[in-house]
Amino acid sequence: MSDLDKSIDGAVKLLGTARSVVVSTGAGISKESGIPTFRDAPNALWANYDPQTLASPEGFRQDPALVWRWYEDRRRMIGAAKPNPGHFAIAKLQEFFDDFVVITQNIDDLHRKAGSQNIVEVHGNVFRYKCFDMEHPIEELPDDDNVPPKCSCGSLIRPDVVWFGEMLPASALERSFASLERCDTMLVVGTSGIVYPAAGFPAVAKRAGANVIEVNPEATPITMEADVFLKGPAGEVLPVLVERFMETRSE
Ligand code: BV8
Repeated sequence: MSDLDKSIDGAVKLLGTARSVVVSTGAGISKESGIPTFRDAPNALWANYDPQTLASPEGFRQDPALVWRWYEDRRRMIGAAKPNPGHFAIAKLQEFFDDFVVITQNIDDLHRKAGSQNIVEVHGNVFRYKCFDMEHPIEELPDDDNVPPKCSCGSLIRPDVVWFGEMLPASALERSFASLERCDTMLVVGTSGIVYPAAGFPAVAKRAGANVIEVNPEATPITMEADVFLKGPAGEVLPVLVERFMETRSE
């Protein structure tokens, strides 16, 4: 039996005694849907730009049209992407627990498309818009040639996502901390564990006494806190984990 097999059996055991589960995901779970992670070299078009600058209010103020076009480009790519077996495995696992929350740093809406419920989007959603100055929600983009388009209040429209240097939505933080402080098992999937406050979520769960299972092809700062480390791509590891877990439920 390989090390990964042994670790998956260890994770199945932890899920077998779980009552309250939090799954926390980052860009890695969408990699197998064809969406590059932040660590990946950006496609040639954006190779000369730093995502941390583009994904910031300063970057938007400096060149609103450039940032708008970056998000339009990403929105088109994300819109064409489909959930992968990793997203579907999490949606399937949710069926076995009354208390199961998915906290995602991703803005790609793929957990919802895969059928997950109880999703907390801590960094927003690339398919939602608001205006920059007043945060007016924008249901329908105006049909004008402005790049970026303008809100009826005159402010520029931006994607409703959390940029670097911006606070996370209070409601998303409250829901995240409430679920982390009551969970007994946390699955951390496809995140480099670098961007805060999301990078601190596993430590909150650990302090609350939870077991932490990490899924990632590489070790991260979270790995040393994890009780089980499943070294591999989410799209391959999660379906095996959920299948083995379901076998224990049918015995
Ligand atoms: C905040 C939405 C309070 C937008 C994102 C100095 C000045 C200002 C702020 C700071 C500062 N120093 C620190 C900060 C705080 C800052 C921060 O943490 N910076 C880091 C860089 C040190 N955080 C913030 O600014 C946050 N707000 O703190 O407010 C505040 C306010 C003012 C001043 C101080 C504090 C807001 C952060 C949110 C930014 N928005 N996204 C958009 O998407 O366009 S962040 C974005 O990057 C993602 O959402 C995600 O959070 C992060 C990328 O991380 P990952 O998701 O982990 O992806 P990554 O590419 O890094 O890693 C992929 C992983 O997948 C890897 O581990 C890889 O091995 C793995 N993988 C690859 N393939 C697979 C796989 N895993 C599984 N399966 C596979 N197949």
